[in-house]
Amino acid sequence: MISTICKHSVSIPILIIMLGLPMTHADVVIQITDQNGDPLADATAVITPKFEFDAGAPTDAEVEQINEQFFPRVKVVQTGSNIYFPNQDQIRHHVYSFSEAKQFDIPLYSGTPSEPIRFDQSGLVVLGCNIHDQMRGYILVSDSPYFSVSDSQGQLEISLSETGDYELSIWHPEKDQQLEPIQISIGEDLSFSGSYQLNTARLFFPRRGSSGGGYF
Ligand SMILES: [Cu+2]
Repeated sequence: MISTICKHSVSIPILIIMLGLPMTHADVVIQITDQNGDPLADATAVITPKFEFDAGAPTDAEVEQINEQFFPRVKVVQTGSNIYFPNQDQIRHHVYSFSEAKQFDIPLYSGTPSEPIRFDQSGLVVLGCNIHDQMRGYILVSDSPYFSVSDSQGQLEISLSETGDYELSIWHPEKDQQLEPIQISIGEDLSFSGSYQLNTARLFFPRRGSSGGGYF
């Protein structure tokens, strides 16, 4: 079931369809679209068990810099993960964050810094580059190991290994309001369906102006 009620002319309803497949684990599939029904990429979904769970060990990750952009633009990692920031451009970058969840600074560099940055506190970390103001990236640090980011088709999948009650949190860089977590329950049949609508103001982030030049 999809609700497409648009309460505001600048709102973005984000629609979510969740399908649990009858397997030994639940494959949660989420489809996210914008107010035009177009797929919305770069939305994050984190599903947190409301029961004791073993988060397992975090894995290393990468956020590259390609053509003066962070790639991927949005990344979710588990708390405690180490992230490398390989610079694939022929120019140097100076990656930093002032976010509460992680402050760090990698002064002007080329190639891959030998030491990763460890993200040991959950929360949102906004990335910038001291040289290129238009570069903006996002790292969501999650205590739960169950998360994903929507692709260009607005789709993401998350596998859950246990039945029970969970909390689903959705986030997108262009939202401007607090999103309430969604309570979901994975029953014995491991099937789940639901819909969710999110209204956010569309935010426009700095783009490369014609006077910016110098990239590629
Ligand atoms: Cu840069």
